[in-house]
This record gives sequence, C-alpha cells and structure tokens, in this order.
Amino acid sequence: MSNVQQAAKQVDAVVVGAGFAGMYALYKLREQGLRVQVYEAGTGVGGTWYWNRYPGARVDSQAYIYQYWFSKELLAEWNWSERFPAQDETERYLNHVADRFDLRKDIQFKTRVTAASYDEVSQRWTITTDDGQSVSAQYFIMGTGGLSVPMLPALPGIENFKGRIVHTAQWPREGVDLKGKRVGIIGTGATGIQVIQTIAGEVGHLTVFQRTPNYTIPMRNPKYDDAAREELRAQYPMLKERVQRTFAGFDYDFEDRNFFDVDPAERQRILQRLWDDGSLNFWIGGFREVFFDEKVNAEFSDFVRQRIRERVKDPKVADKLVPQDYGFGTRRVPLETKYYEAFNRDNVLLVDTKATPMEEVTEKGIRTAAGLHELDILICATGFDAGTGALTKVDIRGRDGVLLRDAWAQDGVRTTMGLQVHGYPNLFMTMAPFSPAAAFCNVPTCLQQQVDWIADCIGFVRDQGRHSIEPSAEAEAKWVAHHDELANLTLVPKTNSWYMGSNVKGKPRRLLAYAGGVGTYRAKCEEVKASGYEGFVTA
Ligand code: NA7
Repeated sequence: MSNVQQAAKQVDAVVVGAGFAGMYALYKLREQGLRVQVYEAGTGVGGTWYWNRYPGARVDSQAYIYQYWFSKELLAEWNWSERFPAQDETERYLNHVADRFDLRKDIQFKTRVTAASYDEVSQRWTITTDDGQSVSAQYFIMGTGGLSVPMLPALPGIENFKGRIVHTAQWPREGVDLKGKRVGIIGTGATGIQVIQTIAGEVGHLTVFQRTPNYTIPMRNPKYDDAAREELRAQYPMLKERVQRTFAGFDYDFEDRNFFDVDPAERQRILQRLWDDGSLNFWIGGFREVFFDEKVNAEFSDFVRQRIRERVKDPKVADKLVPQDYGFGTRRVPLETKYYEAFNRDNVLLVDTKATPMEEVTEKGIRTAAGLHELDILICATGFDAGTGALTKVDIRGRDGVLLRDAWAQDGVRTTMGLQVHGYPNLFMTMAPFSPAAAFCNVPTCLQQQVDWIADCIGFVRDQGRHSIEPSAEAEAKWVAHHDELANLTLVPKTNSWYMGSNVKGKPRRLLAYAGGVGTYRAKCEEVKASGYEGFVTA
C-alpha cells in the first residue's frame, strides 16, 4: 500500500510555518485555487516574531520595507508607530494580516511537521505531524525560516544549574522577572546586544559572557506621526519596486562610485552621513568594496572601532568591546541603542571568554578560568543552526527515500536558487541555502519574491497539465558552482559566524547565503521563469 492510501486527508499544498513566508504562501496559493494546509508549531502566527519575545527584541530593517506589499488596503490601513518597531508591534501586524485575510482557518497551530516523504508513483508527498496525523499533498513548502532552530551552549555541568536558563528564542510568553536578579548572558550577537542594553538598568547585576565582540551601528528610531506616515505611504509604490533591485532588499543601495575614486576627506563625509542615518545603510548602502577589498574594509573597520572607543569609559573594557581580528560587515552588523553605555554601569561586568574561558556551570553559576560568577538567571543569546537547521530537522525523504539530511551530509548542501532541490520534486523552500534570503537580505523582500516565484512555478506546472517539477542535476550543479564562486570572492569566509555555519559544531564551514545581491538573484529567478523553467524537469 502506498503512503498516499494511508493518508487520511488530501490537500493540494502543505506549508510548514505561519511566519512571514508561510502566511504569504497560504494567501497566494489559496488565491490560485489550491487547497492549502499550514502547520505551525507555535500557538500563534508570526514565526520569528512569535518566538523571539525577549526583552528589547526589535527589527533592524525599517518598518516601511519590512511588510507585505500584496494588498493596497493593508498598506493603506496599517500604521507603523516608529522606524524600527519592537517585537510586539511586528507580531501584532502579522496577526492583523492573519485576521484580515482569514488565514487562520487553514492553519493548524501547536503542530510540528516531523517527516515528509515523496511517492514517485502518485507524485505526492505524505507529511506527518507530531500529533500522529498524516496528510497527502502535491506540493510541499517549507516556510520554516533561516533562524528558527535555537542553539544552546554545550557547557559542562549546565544541567546542574539551580537557577533558571532561558534561550532568547524560547522566551516565555508570560515573561521572566529579572528585577534585582543576578543575571548572566552568553552571547553578544544582534540578540544579545538588544537584551543587554534593555535589561542593564533593571537587573541587580549583569554578567556578560562575550566570546566575540561585534561591530555595531547606533540605531536612529524616530516615532512616526500621521504626517510622517502619509509621506512614507506615498512612497510605497516606489519602495515596493526598489527593494527588489538593490543589493540587500533594502531601499538603500551601494554608491555607484568606486571607493578609491573618492578622495579621503569626501569618503569620511560619506561614511559619517551613512553612519548618521542610524540604520544598516552604513553597511549595505555604502561602498560595495567593503565586502571584497581588505583595504576598504579596514577603513570602515577603523571608523567603527573609533566610535565604540569614544563611548566606553574604561579603556580596558573598550579593548574587549572593539573587534580586532576580523573586518567590519563580514558577519551580521547589529544596530544598537546605548549598548556601550551599559558597560559604563557599576552593575554590568564584561567577561571575555577567550581570555577567561567558561569552564563549567555549577549549581550556583558559571565558573571561568578566573573564578565563579554566581547567577540567578542565565540567558542564552547563543543563536541558531542557521539556513540548514530547520530543513534537516524534519525527515524529508525524496526520490528513492533519500533523506535530505543524509544527502547534504554526504555530498554537501545543494539547492537550486535556494528554492528547490534535485531529487525532491515539488518541494519548495524559502530562506534556504544559496539564496540571499539566507543572510544578505531584508528578509520580507526575499520571502515575498520567493513565494511569488513558487506560486508562479506551481501555476506553470498546473497550466502544463503536469504534476511535478524539480531542477535537473546539471542545473543544480551550475547554481551551486555559481554560488560558491561568488561566496569565495567576498571577505565573509575569513570570519567565523552563523553566516559560515561555524557556530554549530561539526557543520561544514561554508557561506550559505547567495552573495550576488537580491537584484541579481531576482533577475536570475525571473530568467528561469521566462524561459519556461529551463533546467527544470516536469513530469
Ligand atoms: P548570533 O549572531 O549567532 O550570536 C550568538 C552569540 O552567542 C555570539 O555572540 C556567539 O559568540 C555567542 N555564543 C554562542 N555559543 C557560545 C558559547 N558556547 N560560548 C560563548 N559564546 C557563545 O545569534 P543572534 O541570536 O544574536 O542573532 C541571529 C540573527 O538574528 C542575527 O544575525 C539577525 O539576523 C537576527 P561568537 O560570535 O560565535 O563567538
């Protein structure tokens, strides 16, 4: 008996995840007349913005480009309160979208997809969930996000800690009372920085365990009044188009001029202007050579180092907070608000875990080479198994029952444009490896572009009277080679971070995000579509 006969429920498409991508996939495919079932592990919609409810959680992209473009009514009625809204506002927006477009009726919450297998005879997927159900679907879409599998530090004795341990991405809905407590935090990435600057004034004592300092940019976050909102709204039609053509899916883009064609004084003025914008503009709206040229990168790095030093009172503490051994922008640049001032407080201690490694967790706290730090609460802002984590966690079996996880472990990660994988017909992905969405993108820009592509591709298969589509092995090999070639031109592989998978023990070190830019990526995706999906095989 084939899997399909065993499956009780039949739908056209199963979507995993009710975040930005999954909700849009549901909306689009439903509009195309498909019967869609979404499974979501959480109790509500929002994905990243549902799970990451830690103190200070906030978006680093401007609200006016961190939204859906598909509905004029939605754009007209939703009012953003500020340039970089906090988690609860973004979560409210996504809930509003779910209600506005009646999405919930096709979302089953509190349900995790555990396995999916493709049956070549019926050309359908059987998807299994953790409540023991299975469902048969022609199309299987993983909208599971690139940063959704949290990583806890592997510290000896962590199970002995008598206090509370909480990962930022699993922050309880009811909150955690930090007032007056002795709090420790491991991790100073974009998340750790937001937590530290937010809680420093509230906790009794804060010990920050830092392994690698980051280059950061001070966030400028004005509130919007009606006049400001109307001014932005008038630009929405332009912004909707523009973000699809820039390098990173933001409204700003690199200078047209080469860095060294601009004289040094003028360069400094440009850097200062970008810096004063208080956004990621300084990083992905400055000079593209920052990603490729060591000398250019050094000038950016020095500029930021100087700004950090100016704000930290104790030069010894500043030494620890200033990155020394890698270049600016070769890992994700966090935005911050009074982060460095937190280290000027008497109740905040910075522990450099490279100088004094964390040796063990005891009942009372963390013991480093220099002594015991007693703690009531330990916050792990220790990041995610990025890019591949959510895709290898599920038992996805393609042709001949081959597990995606095993195929990638054996032959290395491969995808075609981060959208499909050869051997896995009708499996589609968003934010997957080898697309810019995996790191170098204002995420909603890329997710919407990818879902549009997926919906068009499914429309094509149906129009042709075919049942399945997948990239050919040759087309995939070509994409992977193209991806790797671009990745190796950048300075990113020189630095350790989740961009390279180096934060996960045993994970092959490789840049998973497409480095060619969002505009170029989109043009390539459009080319494939216009060619009638050349390089793809239908059956
Ligand atoms: P990140 O950027 O991966 O940061 C994780 C942080 O945790 C980083 O500072 C790590 O140090 C640190 N870390 C992780 N494990 C350990 C151990 N075992 N010991 C010491 N320090 C550790 O995750 P975030 O959640 O901050 O941000 C993820 C993305 O979300 C972000 O880039 C935005 O795109 C939104 P390391 O740097 O590896 O030395």
